[in-house]
Amino acid sequence: MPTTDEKKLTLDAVIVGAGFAGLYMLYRLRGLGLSAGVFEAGKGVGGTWYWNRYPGARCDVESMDYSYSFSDELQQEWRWTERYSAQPEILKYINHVADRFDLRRDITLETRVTSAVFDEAASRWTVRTDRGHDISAQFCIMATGCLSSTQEPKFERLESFTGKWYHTGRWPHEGVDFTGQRVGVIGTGSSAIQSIPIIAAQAKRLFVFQRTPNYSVPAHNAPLDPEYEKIVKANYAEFRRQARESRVGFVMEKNDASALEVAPDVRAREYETRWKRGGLGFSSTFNDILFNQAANQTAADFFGAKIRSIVRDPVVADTLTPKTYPLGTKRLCVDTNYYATFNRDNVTLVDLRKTPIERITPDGLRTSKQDYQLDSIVFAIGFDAMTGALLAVDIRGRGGRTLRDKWAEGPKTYLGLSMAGFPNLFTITGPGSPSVLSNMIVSIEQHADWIADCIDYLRTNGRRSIEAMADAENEWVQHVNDVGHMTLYPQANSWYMGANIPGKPRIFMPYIGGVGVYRQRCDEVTAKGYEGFTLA
Ligand code: N01
Repeated sequence: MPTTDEKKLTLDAVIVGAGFAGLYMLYRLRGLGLSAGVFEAGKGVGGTWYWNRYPGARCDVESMDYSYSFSDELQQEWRWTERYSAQPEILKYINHVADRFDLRRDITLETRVTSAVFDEAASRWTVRTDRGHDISAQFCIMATGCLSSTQEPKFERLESFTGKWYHTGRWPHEGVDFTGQRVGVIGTGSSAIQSIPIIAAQAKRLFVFQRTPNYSVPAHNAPLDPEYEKIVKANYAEFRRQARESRVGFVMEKNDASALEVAPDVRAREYETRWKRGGLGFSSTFNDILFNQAANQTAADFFGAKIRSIVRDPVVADTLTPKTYPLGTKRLCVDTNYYATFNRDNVTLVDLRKTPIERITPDGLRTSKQDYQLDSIVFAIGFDAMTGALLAVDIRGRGGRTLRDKWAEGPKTYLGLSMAGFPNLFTITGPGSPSVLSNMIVSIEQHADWIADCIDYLRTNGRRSIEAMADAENEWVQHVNDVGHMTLYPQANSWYMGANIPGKPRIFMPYIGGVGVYRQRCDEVTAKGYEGFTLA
């Protein structure tokens, strides 16, 4: 891509976003000899790891899994320091990748893509940015991330607050020192659960405003065991193969037993073993936890007992115990000292179910019961997940139809990769693919590879465009929905269901059929000459 300030560009492909997905997509397209340009709103590469710098931000997929597999030299040479990597280390890794593969020269930073409009006559996309770029591209690839569009805090009188407020998903780069402060954290999802213990250790007082408690498993984070690293590196190809064929994009110890068929003491032992091991594998302790309410209840009961054993005040312990949705149907959280933090004298849990927030005040906030004096407020209220970042761009396909209109009743895609009416537009880890239910890097690499192979196929076969057929799309949407409804997931008011954003259609958005099964399906589609797509 030209490195001048030129704004009118003609490219083979525009890639929107310079996170893990955008970088690898660029690498692949370059390898095919295409001209491709990445446009990124942030001042640096890294996507989610660029923005989410809140205290304690850490990946809860293990480091040896959560990394690119496409370059053996890279995966052999890079050394992770911890079992679970912290945000600064992951960001350093992404920057290393950008440099190592000389990607920066095709990345335009601090530039937000505002619209992408399909020109039917030319069969090309016109992509515009907030810095005046006007780009004509044959392909438009959305690498915008599933959790990148933050949910804006819409609390009454927020503008009257005289202290400082922050969103975990847009944390200041210089960091925040809460020493001596009275801090309020609103929300108790993954971001809050990671940051609360650290803020509590720093602040004078911490008030945690909880609407819905979450299930959180200890991380048992530690320096990466050099023996484990050696074993994985000696067998990385096989390790990666197993991850690609697994259900969630990394190998979790499976147990084919039902929670209801084993004796109570065996069940308790299994849960205890998983708890001690820590991490996301807890929800696969038994094969029916995510499918059967009674089985799920046994896991929830174990959890309740754990919380009561850690948190000294029984009322606080009870408030922290989830009761309104099955375990695992909201994203399981992974923590370091989360529950124990509520034993600290300077930490108070406020149950918003009993005393909702009425409004923000100049010096804090007011619930239906009382005023809280706060110097800072941390909004850990999450994201407009999966669709938010895509709909933030004014995307118009055939006949000028907007994506917003097409998705008015919920996202509709074929394989989470493409959409009828939007030729040559691809979504990396789009709704309808395993995405957020998987190790994102495994899913990103699979999608970028599929897209690159598809573009290569089009070019070598003299085709100009590919477009999902409406029937294939409808069938896929139905399938995604059917499989989702075989599980307990739809019972929760989760961001998977779009339930965290007022007015968002209630649809289970990711594909839960499993990473390996899904990959097979995509490969079959390719093998059958892009079954379900029209090539022109
Ligand atoms: O956001 P969330 P997050 N008033 O949506 C509450 C990934 N992630 O940023 O449940 C009061 O989970 C809301 O309450 P409720 C991971 O996939 C990964 O924490 O809607 N409260 C909830 O408690 C994760 O799932 C990692 O009742 C309000 C919280 O805010 C996803 O990102 C780390 C409210 C939002 O929780 C999102 O996590 C961090 C309101 N008006 C994140 N609105 C790792 O890999 C919302 N809430 C470690």
